[in-house]
Amino acid sequence: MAFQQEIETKLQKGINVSTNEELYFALLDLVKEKAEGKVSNEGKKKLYYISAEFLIGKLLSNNLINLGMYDEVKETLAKYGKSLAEIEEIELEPSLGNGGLGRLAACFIDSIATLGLNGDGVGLNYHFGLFKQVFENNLQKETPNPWITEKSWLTKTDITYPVQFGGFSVQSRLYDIDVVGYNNRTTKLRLFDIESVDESIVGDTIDFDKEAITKNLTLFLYPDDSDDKGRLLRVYQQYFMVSNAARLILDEAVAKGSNLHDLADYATIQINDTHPSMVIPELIRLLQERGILMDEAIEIVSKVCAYTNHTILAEALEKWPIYFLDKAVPQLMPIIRELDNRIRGKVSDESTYIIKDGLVHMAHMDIHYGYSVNGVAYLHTEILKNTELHNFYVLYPEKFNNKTNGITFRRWLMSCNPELSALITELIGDGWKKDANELEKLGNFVNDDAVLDKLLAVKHQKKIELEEYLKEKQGIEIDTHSIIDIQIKRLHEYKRQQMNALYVIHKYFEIKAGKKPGRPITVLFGAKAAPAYTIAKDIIHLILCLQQVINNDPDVNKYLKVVMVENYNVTLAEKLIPACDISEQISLASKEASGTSNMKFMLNGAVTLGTKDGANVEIAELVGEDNIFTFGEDSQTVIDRYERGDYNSRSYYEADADLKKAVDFIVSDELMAVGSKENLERLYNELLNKDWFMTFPDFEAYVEAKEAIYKAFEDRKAWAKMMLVNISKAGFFSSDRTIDQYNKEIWKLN
Ligand code: 26Q
Repeated sequence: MAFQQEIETKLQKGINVSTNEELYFALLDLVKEKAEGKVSNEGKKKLYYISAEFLIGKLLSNNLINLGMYDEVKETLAKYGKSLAEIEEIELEPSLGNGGLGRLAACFIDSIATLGLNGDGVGLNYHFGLFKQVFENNLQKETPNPWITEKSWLTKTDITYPVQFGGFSVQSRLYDIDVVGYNNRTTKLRLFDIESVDESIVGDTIDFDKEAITKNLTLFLYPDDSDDKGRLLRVYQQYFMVSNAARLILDEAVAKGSNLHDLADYATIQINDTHPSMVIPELIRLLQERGILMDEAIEIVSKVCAYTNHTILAEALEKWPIYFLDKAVPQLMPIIRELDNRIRGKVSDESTYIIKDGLVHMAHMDIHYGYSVNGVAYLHTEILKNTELHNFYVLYPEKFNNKTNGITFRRWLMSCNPELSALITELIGDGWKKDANELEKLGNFVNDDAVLDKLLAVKHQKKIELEEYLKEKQGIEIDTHSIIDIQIKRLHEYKRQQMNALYVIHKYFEIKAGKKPGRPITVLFGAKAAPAYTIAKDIIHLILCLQQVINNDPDVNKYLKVVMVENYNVTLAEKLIPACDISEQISLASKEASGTSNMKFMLNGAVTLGTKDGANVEIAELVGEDNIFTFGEDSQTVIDRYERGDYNSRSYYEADADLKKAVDFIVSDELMAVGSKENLERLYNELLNKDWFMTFPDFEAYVEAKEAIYKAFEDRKAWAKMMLVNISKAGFFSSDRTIDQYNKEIWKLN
């Protein structure tokens, strides 16, 4: 049946007389039916990608693309005066993740479906995604972020399990979301909820009764900080997630003929960071319940579980106090003690023990009792092997491997930038949609002026779209002829948004002194700070104050604008990335495990300004030093300085007049007039007395690199060439490649 007929049957009326809301829900219904009709991936062995986060973003457009219906739907709607873009506005974004790790999981399930692999994502059905960010008085405020409407992408299943905690139990319920691949295949995202969940305990804020576990367990995604009240709740969430996952896995294996002794032939589990680590003792417990002895249960689980590390920040490695686990999940503690004792019996290196000083080190359990340990970019994995996890690498060199992250080109090119997709297809055909390496063919056009002009025209078109969107949604005005310089990612000191802000101050002074840039510059930020992360919130405050001062200064605002978008999320990323000229990837070398927005920007023809950190290293290798702007100290220099412990930020401040002037501006009268003394002074003191992520040593090199890249932008032809080279080399960063490697080297499905 043609689309028009199908949708009008659902609507029971014509497209032209339907509201956008009616159209959205009719499309939702239709897409769900189509997805259900697709072939599911099958095979004896199945992958379970367990993750506390799946930052899937809006699903309508993506599903239409993957179902091959996008163009027909868009055109049919347009014929009746309806805009797919406006209909999409009705959809609420499921922000079921914090940032990179959650978005990676979402890209991975897209690729698992597309490659036709037998694998599901397993996680939690949070009723409220990551908080909604609101700016008030130049400060971040957090409000609840609901996404589940009466009709939604969720499908209720019959699967339910009782889950026992210390002193009480809850009943679970599984909800599925069909994940459509770009290949007629589907897989599932399986999200567990509690039957007794109670949304009414949530008011206008994100504060709620943290102790009412039977009501609140699945209400909120935990933000990536450690505000102590919520930490115990997070343990309950994690156990609930993995206990359900483990039962699902055992039930599905048995249904396919497993006798459980052979579980590893039927199931493999990817543990996405340490958040699902309790699946190891839980599976052992369940296998014992089903009659398998401890020795064998441990052996089985060790052949099933593989662990991905996403961070080298010590404070982000989960260590739970024993008394937390004793309270929440007492049935696991004896097993964890047994696992620890076995290590103590055979390994002399105490640094690798699981239980130390009353804390359970989740990563240690994963490494001892998993069959694979992987980092998420080449440099990251090397640092894990040589530094952070060196003592484990010595014990198990064969377990360690790298899987450089990737992104799905369906969402991050085809869906968010149809104009660029069309240009690429016009030039090299559409083979790249299935085999991203074909983008290399674009290399044939680097000296073709007509192609370079078209590329610049697409970029300009996306800037116009962004300008319209920001004006309508946030009342923000940007200049589409300016250089668009973007840093979008979670707010964290190691990502160094504060260094970018210091540059903005520096530029402001230059312009004030009469040194005006030839072309206006728009420095754009988007970032949420964890609600309890004080300094991160102070950095947001600084940026918002700068925005107010600079954008209202008539001497400056013609040349320089600062924009901080509100409530940065996947939906905004899809608008910002295609319009970007300069991709800011300026983390302190050694600290960003990989980064994935760097890949999205490159794919959309932005040029990277970055440190030699995470996947930036691999981008530089692929595009060559002429097509990227790198600066700053390398990871070894940074690691050595931490080792020596002799970093003194004040000495850099005293030695560099430009830096001093920029830092002092944080507590100037101009900023104090629009900002809060407490926040600005705290940030100033933090930088001067600590600067733990070493912005000062890199400041001068950063300023130089910024000037160089702004200058390079002026040679439009040379710039367009750089854009094209970046796009042509982005194929490596397709998550289809990443998932193919996970499968061939870790999971071994099929
Ligand atoms: C831990 C304990 C308690 C509460 C929350 C957490 C928590 C939550 C989320 C810890 C970490 C996260 C998220 C981490 C994350 O997003 N890491 C990013 O992963 C990306 C995908 O591999 C990388 O590209 C980024 O470099 C890395 O920062």
